[in-house]
Amino acid sequence: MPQSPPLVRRVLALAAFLIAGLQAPAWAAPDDCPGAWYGAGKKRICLPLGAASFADRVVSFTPGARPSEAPFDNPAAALGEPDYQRTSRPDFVSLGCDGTLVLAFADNVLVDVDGMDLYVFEVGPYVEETELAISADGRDWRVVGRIEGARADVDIASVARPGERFRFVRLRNVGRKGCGGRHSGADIDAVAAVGAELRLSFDAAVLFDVGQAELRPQAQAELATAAARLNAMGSDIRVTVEGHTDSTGSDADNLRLSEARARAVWAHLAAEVALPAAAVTIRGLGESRPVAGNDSDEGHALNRRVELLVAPGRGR
Ligand SMILES: [Ca+2]
Ligand SMILES: [Ca+2]
Repeated sequence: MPQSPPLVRRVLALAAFLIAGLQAPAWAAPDDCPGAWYGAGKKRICLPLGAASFADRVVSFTPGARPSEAPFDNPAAALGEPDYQRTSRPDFVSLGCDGTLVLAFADNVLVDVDGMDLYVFEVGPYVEETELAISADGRDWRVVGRIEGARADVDIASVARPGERFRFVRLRNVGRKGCGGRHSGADIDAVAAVGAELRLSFDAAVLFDVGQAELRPQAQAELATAAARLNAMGSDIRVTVEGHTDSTGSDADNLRLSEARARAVWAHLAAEVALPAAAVTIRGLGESRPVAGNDSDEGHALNRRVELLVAPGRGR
C-alpha cells in the first residue's frame, strides 16, 4: 500500500477527529467526559453540556476606578469557550479594580447540582479575588461567594431554592492584588455553568396563531430540530416544557393558554422523543416570567414563547 503524503494523512486525521467529536457529544460518554476543559492549575473541568455551557452575552460592564488598558478591557472576550493563549493577546478581559461584569446565558441556564455549579476560567496561576452573584431575572441578585487563589469554582446550593434556574452571572473584582496597569484586576477568559440545563426557546408567533394553542404547520421544522437535539442527548435526560405569554389579557386566560401551548409542543415532540412520563414536566406560567419589558411590541413578542429545558444525564 503506497504511503499517503503527510498533508493527506493530517487532513484524514483531522476529519476523523471531527467526526468522532460529532458522534460523541459531552453527554454521550459521561464516564469519559469528552466535554472537558482545563482550568486553573490544569484542573480538569467536566461540562455535561459541552460548548453550550459557556456565557453567551454581555449585559453590562463597568471597568471600575482603575480600569485596565485597551485592548484588555473588552468584556466580549469573556464569552464562549476558553481561548486564552498568552497574555499579549486580548482573549480575556481584565475587570479593573472594582470592575463589574454581568453576563447572560442564552442557550443554557445555571442550576444547582451536586458539588460545584459555576466555574470561572481565569488567566494566570493565581485566581484574583472576585465576588460572584447570580440572578434569574437580571434584577434580583444573590451573592454566591468569592473565588480566589487556587479556587475558581462555586457551589450555588446555599442560595438556590430547589428547581430554580439562573440566567445571569455577575463578577465583581474585589482584590487589591494586581490593581492598575495593563491587566488591572481579575483576568476572565470564560465563565461556564457546570450545573446546567439546555434551554431551547421558541417564538410563540412561529408555533401558534394569536390566542391559539394548536400548532401551525410552520412549527414542524422548528420542533424537528429540537427533537434531534434532545435525541442526541440520549435517553437519560429530564425535560421541562414551559409556556409563557405577554401581559396582555387576564392572568387566568394567560395561564390557560400558556399551559395548553406547552402541552401541544410536548404532544408533538413525544412522537419523536421517547421519554418516560416521569422524565417530563409540563407547565404554563402565563405572564409571570417575562424575559423582556412588557412596554413595547418587541418586548411582548419576546415574552410570548415556549421553552424547553433539558437536564443532561447525571450518571457520572
Ligand atoms: Ca451545587
Ligand atoms: Ca476568552
